[in-house]
Amino acid sequence: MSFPKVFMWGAASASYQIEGGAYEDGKGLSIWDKFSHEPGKTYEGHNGDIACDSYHRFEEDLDLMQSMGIRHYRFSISWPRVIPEGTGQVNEAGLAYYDQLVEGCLKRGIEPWITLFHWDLPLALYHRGGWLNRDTAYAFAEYARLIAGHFKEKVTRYMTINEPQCIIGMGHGTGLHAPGTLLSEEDMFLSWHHVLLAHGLAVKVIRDMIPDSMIGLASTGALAYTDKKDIETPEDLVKASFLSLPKNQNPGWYFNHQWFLDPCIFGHYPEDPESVWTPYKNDVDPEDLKIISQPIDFIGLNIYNGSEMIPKKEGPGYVYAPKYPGYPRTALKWPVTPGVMYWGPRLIHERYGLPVIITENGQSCNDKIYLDGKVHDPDRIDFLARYLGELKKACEDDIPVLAYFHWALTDNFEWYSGYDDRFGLIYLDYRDGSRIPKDSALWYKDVIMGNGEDL
Ligand code: GCO
Repeated sequence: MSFPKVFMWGAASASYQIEGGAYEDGKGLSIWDKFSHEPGKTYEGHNGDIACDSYHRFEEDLDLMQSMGIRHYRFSISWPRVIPEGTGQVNEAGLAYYDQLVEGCLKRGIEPWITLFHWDLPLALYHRGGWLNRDTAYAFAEYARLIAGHFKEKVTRYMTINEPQCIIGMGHGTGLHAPGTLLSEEDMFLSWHHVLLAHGLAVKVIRDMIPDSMIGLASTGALAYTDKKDIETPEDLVKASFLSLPKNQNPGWYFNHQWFLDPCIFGHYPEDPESVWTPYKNDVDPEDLKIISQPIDFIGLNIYNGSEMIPKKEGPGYVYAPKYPGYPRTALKWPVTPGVMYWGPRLIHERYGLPVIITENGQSCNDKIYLDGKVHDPDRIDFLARYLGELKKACEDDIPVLAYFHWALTDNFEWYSGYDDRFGLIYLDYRDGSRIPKDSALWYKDVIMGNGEDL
């Protein structure tokens, strides 16, 4: 079997990265509205005030999706657009925007997939302690109740949280992301725990309100891979994917799946001796872990790259492959490692036993408008052909992969890189907001039409 007949092909976006309309119709501020306006935080001071102006131009985006044959759209809701202060008063105008977006999807035959939290925390909640404050988790549950109640007749697919790894790791560890306030490891762990609690509470709320819903989350982190596929999963690959190195060997160690997925699926934090958070995990209330581990339907994976491993020269086992000078990289200098698209879903499925959805994958290119007025991006097409080819092999090996969402639908605000990095299938001319489908958009259309058979 190749891609299953019912495989779902989609594209993804996130509210702060595309919407703009930052101060319109009663929207409250988010931590990103504040952070992106602080000097030195983003590339050339770029911010999301206007972004792709999808707040006004979403119909164009949906038309383009429809013409590309994309039938699944993953977007996020801006919490402060619908509840400006994070709790309490609902902003009807904000909800009306998402009503139009959802209606626009449905009338074009596009299934909406809602991500509840893609990082734009209401600033008012940050001022009350943000994720360090346990109440934020309960505020999130109320926000989930609003959204699930409002959309229950129309939307059945939900993702709670996108990447605690970035929310906490970059928001409070490196400070490269909003809110950018550095916390001690102990407070980072506590904040992490509250994000997970928010997830669990929201799953329960959505499930109660929409029994036939499909609920997941979106995780990112280290994954290892190797060229060999026709063998049992090498233990070294499992270790490299799910065991932390000492922090001095891997400062970005919180980019891992196990500290997110183990509690959400197994109901306990991982056995991870080298992790700097291990000392704190025993303080956690077991009742919290019961909430956190509400059953979910799929694991969303945001996969961009992984670490290659090769068999040891002598004896059994695997070691990291050395990187040779000039190895393939994207415009953002991320390694191009297609093998992770086979092994990532496989490793995650073998560990957690749930179906997998690729909630993000793509590459940044230095796209530009050519003399002929088009945007040619052979680099992205080559990247996708390689990665999707590996995903197809995972399907052939019966790894239950249900869907693939390309990141991103359009170029957009790439966090601290501002508009300097382009991930879209659709080019955004930020001078006037016009959209130009890139060659990769046409290519992806063919992939969807053929259900990936030619990959
Ligand atoms: C992430 C986010 C996206 C990014 C994308 C490219 O994974 O960091 O979910 O918002 O824009 O991954 O960096």
